[in-house]
Amino acid sequence: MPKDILNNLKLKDSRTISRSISMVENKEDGYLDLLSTIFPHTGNAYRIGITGPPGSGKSTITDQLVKLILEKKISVAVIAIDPSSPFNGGAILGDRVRFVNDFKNINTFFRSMSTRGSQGGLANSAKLVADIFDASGFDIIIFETVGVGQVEIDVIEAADSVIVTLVPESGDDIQMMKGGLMEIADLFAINKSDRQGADRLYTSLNKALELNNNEFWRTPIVKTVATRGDGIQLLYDQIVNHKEYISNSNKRFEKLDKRYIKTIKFYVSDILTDKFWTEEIDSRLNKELKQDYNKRISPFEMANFLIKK
Ligand SMILES: Nc1nc2c(ncn2[C@@H]2O[C@H](COP(=O)(O)OP(=O)(O)O)[C@@H](O)[C@H]2O)c(=O)[nH]1
Ligand SMILES: [Mg+2]
Repeated sequence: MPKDILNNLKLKDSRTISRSISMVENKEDGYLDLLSTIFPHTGNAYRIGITGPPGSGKSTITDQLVKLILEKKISVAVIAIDPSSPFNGGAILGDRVRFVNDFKNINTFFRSMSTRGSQGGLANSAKLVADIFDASGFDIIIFETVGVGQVEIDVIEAADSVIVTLVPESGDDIQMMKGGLMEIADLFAINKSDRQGADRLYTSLNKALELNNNEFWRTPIVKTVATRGDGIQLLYDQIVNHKEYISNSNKRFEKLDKRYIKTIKFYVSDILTDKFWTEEIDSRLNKELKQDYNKRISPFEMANFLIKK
């Protein structure tokens, strides 16, 4: 029963959390009831997105942030998203296995997600998994993604604070700035600052950001050496600053509203699509497929025809 599940989630029972995640990912019977039951208990966790090119140190930064957050007696859940990975769930944990606990009242939880095993689309699933962590009472949720595709952008847009990681050897700085990362970043981390070129990147990034800054928020750039933990406290402090900024400026409510609307729109399409594809519709389509390509009704007319059927 969703109510029992909710109670166990609130105890941060790791088995219930895992079970609920699978239920949502696989759209098992009752998953929408579960999501509806937990909904009033969501919207409390602070959501941080970390994105950037592969190898720039996202995982290392995430691990360091988690360590720091736990020292502060704050609970944190991590959702690592990798659309290209063939693995899912606990398969790729490697040395991150230490995050996986088998107790009640755990204060950290690690989950990796890939396209496989995400029935409702990866970005949507990741957000629903975050809702499960949210209802379980985790204070902070970190989404870690490779910042390239639409899936990642969708996930990142749902975060309250977005950190973009760069490295000195990103080289062609201007190129990456055109890649849309400038617009989504609330904070930048120049990681691997132990390497040459960090200062140069800092200067050019700072210059480029002048256009982005508003009266109330100057996008901070933090130099980090994640492997040593250097700059992580500063990065965390800037996240806290950003949290204050969006809380005081109503932006947090705007973000919640956006998330709410987006979820409704997603499910309207989802429900209508599911209802629409009856056997009759399928067989009408299959009939058309038997015709030579150029003799077929155009896909646009076909869509209209099927909808009116
Ligand atoms: N020199 C140096 N290496 C780092 C630093 N941060 C991470 N690395 C290394 O860079 C590699 C990629 O890091 P990872 O966190 O897996 O990057 P991700 O692909 O963005 O998640 C690993 O071998 C890390 O040990 C850093 O600040 N300096
Ligand atoms: Mg990684």
